[in-house]
Amino acid sequence: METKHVNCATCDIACQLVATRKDNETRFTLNGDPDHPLAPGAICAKGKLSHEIFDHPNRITKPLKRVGKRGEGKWETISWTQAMDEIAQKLQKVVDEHGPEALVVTSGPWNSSTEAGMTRRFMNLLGSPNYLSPVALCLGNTGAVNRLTCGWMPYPDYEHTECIVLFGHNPHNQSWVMEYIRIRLAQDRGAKLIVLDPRESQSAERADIHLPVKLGTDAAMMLGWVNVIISEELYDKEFVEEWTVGFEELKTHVLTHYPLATVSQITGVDIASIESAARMYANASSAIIPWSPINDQQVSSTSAIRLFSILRAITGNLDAPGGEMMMGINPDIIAESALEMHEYLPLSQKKKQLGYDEHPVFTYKGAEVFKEHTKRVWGAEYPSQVKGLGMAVPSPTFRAMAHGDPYKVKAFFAIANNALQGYANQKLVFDAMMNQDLIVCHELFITPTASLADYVLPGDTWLERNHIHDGMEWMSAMQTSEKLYEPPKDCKNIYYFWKELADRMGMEEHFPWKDVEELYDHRLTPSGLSLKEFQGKYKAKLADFKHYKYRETGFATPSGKVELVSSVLEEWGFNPLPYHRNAPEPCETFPLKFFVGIREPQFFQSGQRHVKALRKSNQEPKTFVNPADAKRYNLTPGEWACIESPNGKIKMQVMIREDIPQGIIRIPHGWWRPENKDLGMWDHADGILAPDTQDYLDREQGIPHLKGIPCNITPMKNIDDWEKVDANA
Ligand SMILES: Nc1nc2c(c(=O)[nH]1)N[C@H]1C(S)=C(S)[C@@H](COP(=O)(O)OP(=O)(O)OC[C@H]3O[C@@H](n4cnc5c(=O)[nH]c(N)nc54)[C@H](O)[C@@H]3O)O[C@H]1N2
Ligand SMILES: Nc1nc2c(c(=O)[nH]1)N[C@H]1C(S)=C(S)[C@@H](COP(=O)(O)OP(=O)(O)OC[C@H]3O[C@@H](n4cnc5c(=O)[nH]c(N)nc54)[C@H](O)[C@@H]3O)O[C@H]1N2
Ligand code: SF4
Ligand SMILES: [Mo]
Repeated sequence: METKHVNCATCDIACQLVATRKDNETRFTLNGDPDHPLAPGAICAKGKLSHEIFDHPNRITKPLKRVGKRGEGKWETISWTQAMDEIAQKLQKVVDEHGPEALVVTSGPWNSSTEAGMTRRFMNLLGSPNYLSPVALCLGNTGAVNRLTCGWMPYPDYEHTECIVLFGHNPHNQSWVMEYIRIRLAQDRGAKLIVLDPRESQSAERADIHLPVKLGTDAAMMLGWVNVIISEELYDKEFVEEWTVGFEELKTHVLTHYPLATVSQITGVDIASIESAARMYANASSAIIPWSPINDQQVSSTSAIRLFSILRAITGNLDAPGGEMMMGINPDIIAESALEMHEYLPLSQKKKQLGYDEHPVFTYKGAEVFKEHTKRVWGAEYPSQVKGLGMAVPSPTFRAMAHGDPYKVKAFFAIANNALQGYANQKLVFDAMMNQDLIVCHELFITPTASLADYVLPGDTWLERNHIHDGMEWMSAMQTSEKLYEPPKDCKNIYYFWKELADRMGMEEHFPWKDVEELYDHRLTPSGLSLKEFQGKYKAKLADFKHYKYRETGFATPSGKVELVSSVLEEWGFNPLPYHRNAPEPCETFPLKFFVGIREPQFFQSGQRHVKALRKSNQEPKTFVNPADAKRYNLTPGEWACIESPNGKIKMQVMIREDIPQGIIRIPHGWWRPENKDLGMWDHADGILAPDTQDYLDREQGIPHLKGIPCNITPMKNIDDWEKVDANA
């Protein structure tokens, strides 16, 4: 029997698995690690069925070059050498004609532990600031926004907390199992659970208090909590006095603009329930509000994320046992951000970043403001928590790609990211891609995005590489992963791609590591171990941790304190106090609201739709509709319906569900159909419906609202009962 330790990268929660193989077997069997220090036994069906996902006939195993028209689906197989020679030459031409900022790269970081900072390193050496990532709609933007308030994104202490608050967040045994287990263990020890969700989710069912908030009103709810906590003097007076700025202003603001009657009217929750939840949270001896993507995808996102930290701070939970820990950068490994060479990119290029002035929070403009403070407290000028540092803003970037305004962008690389479906306004992303001279994808499958590429390069999978999950400068844990198999045929990792390109473009001295193992040997120098030695010694290594570090260093903000009123937002001309903003309301044409969400057990984001074993229990995309609405709009369960928003239309199967409140419907994220000739790319994707006009963008970050968009729904006789969208029209 052979045993190895692997870290699952099919989703982004990084469960630690044990792989075993009997002598006569070719494949390993994967199980959760029963000895994991934080989440023993964590695994889901996607992790268990990894072989079905990756050993699939659809997997790309050779570099592909487009031979027909863009998107026509005609490819020839070429060698890596030919692919990289041609890509280097074409990229050089774009740079010569339009400048290095004419390259945009989008990278989905979860699956790319072999990226290891190399994407940004290449871009910074070339001179392009235009790095995009879907983490801008997830944890990456949260990291950047948290800096405004307390200089760092803290990590919840599930193991010691007495109270957990989930804003919409709903981990379960097929969604982020590691976090689910840690929450369940905390509840088993007696921790209280408060869940805010318009519907009764699995988390809500287990909660001590469930507040059924209206869609997109989380910031208003938190302003209500702040009101209760201040009015009833439930806050930590010593901490507020010594370690915050702007308390009196915040107090006047919430008492004047967010009395509980107003909060109740905005959120739809009665005053007594708001009060009891705020009291339960504030009176707990320790409490956590784990980050939630629900608040990363709203028009009031910046305020909502800031309010998480404001609540943590005024209740004395920041960097306190059982509260939210500020872990800093892992001391055992060179951080990805330290390899990214941000200091090399001149300020004049940084300022060209798309979205820099319009929506500055997570752009280089934000990074530049904080660099002296993060250096002082965390020892690094450009730390990148969950890769959220110095990103371009998606909508201005796609507009520049499509329309050449404010300047032309002519090359687009998508690295482990189905970008066409991973942002708002899919039509704009499509137009942006159709206006490129060069599109390169590093992928495992022909996704809708890859189908539009000039070159598709075959990636390896996490089963086929040695790597380490390093906690992403947020959680100071390292988890090891040993290679189980050689990658098939010509499949190569992301480091290989960047090195080959760098070698051809005069940057070879900056990519000296022969392969990703050598790169990890280098990254592990602080630990004194090589990659092999580290893997032999540790499965999961938690770094030593000290609470209340701010007492020695202060916080990494301009004032050195927690900024309840943000000096940086004020300097940039935004409201320095947190606020609630309404997204557009339903109207006669669009009488309902939809939200994107409720993650599906079978799939991670837009992935795995090709896997029969997973797809069979979720064959088609489903909208969830309340029984009363189903009656009102003549919808039959199992039949198809057309959902239309101000931005476009899609089709979904109807599922009638009591847990969905009347007036709202649910749209799942990321649907397409590998089995269709056109991949079904214009039929089901939430990005077709989601608008990206200013009304639907968070002001400070420019990320799209996905939690409450006006729409209508009409029954369809069958799935083909609509005019095909002509994307080129
Ligand atoms: N419209 C819309 N956009 C969203 C969201 C939404 O709900 N709606 N959700 C947001 C959120 S929360 C997140 S976290 C992000 C997720 O963004 P991503 O994680 O980028 O998700 P996808 O693009 O769906 O899937 C990743 C792609 O990487 C490929 N892949 C997987 N493993 C590897 C690998 O090892 N190597 C290579 N080269 N490729 C690999 C898969 O085949 C897949 O096509 O999207 C965000 N964007
Ligand atoms: N199986 C599987 N698991 C996954 C993923 C996957 O694709 N598949 N993706 C992973 C990723 S990248 C992420 S970011 C997480 C996301 O995971 P979650 O944070 O759990 O997100 P969802 O499941 O979309 O929605 C959770 C709840 O939010 C509620 N909700 C919707 N709108 C609002 C609102 O405006 N306010 C409030 N308070 N609640 C609202 C919904 O009713 C739903 O019950 O899941 C991770 N886990
Ligand atoms: S929840 Fe599932 S897919 Fe995600 S890391 Fe764990 S086993 Fe892998
Ligand atoms: Mo996410």
